[in-house]
Amino acid sequence: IRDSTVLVTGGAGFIGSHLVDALVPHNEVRVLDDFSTGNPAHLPDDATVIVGDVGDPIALQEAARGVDVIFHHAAVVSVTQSVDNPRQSNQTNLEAGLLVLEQARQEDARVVVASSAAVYGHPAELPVSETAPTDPTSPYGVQKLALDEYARLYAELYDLPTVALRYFNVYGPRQQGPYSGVISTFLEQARADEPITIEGDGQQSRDFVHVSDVVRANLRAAVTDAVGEAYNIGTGERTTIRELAETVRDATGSSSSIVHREPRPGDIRHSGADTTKTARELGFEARVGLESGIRSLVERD
Ligand code: UD2
Repeated sequence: IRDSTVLVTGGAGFIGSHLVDALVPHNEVRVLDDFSTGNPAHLPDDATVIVGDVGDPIALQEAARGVDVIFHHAAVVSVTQSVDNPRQSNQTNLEAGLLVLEQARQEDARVVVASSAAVYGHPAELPVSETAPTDPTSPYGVQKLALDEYARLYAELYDLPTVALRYFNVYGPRQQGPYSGVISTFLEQARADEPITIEGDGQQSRDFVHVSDVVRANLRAAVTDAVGEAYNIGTGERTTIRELAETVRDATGSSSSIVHREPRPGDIRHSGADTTKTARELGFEARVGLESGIRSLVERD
């Protein structure tokens, strides 16, 4: 998109900051972030930063004034944290999301919401399509599902152009911290020549999608006519955690051993996106394969 005024909530976070980088050259970009997990160092100088909680109506109103598009990426991303404190994550992931939709209604702005494969829980069939039954297994998943449904409803009831993107396992530069994904954990272990720790037998699988593809999906969502819909954002390829561990070890040339420890309680066994609808209606397909994505991560530093 070009020549637009846009707001990225959670714009200092992992996915948000990459999106801001892509938007800044051709748009007026605002970021609303409370820096609870986001990193100010990831923000380009050209973005206007409003420091605040997305659930604070005053901060949100200021940030959203006159915008054409809101990319809503502010969230409590830790599933564990949502289990430990469901009401706190509900406040950020659902209540604040609803506030964003309301603010968009005021401004007549398009909204792209960050939804999640967590809405499916243990998928009944693979690959999982958008019409599959939703059955979240965590407060995080329930909150993302409700937000995803609200986005659809706002399109239906108020004619607001909304799009929900159901991210599968996103990875890439800047993913770090205690709740980051398995790829960043394995890379860190491999670089330190420490054991790479597989939880369980390693035969569980995931659909790993590079953050640059997720950014491209957001840019498509900002212009698509096919609004009021949810789209799977994945590659359509599944990789086992065992294969991942070996790929990371090979790519880093590490001497790490690969060890197994107890499986994660409630872990999803297999997760993979059916990308048919996304390709057909959103006009988006992932480009970065897992091996080249990992190689580029290794080459970065
Ligand atoms: C992803 C999302 C989460 C939610 C969920 C929905 C990430 C980071 N998280 O959780 O937000 O949407 O999907 O189902 O994308 N593992 C190891 N060793 C480690 C770390 C992880 O073996 O050191 C395994 C883990 O047990 C799991 C797999 O790797 O089987 C992926 O774990 P994850 O935490 O990266 O992501 P996931 O799929 O639990």
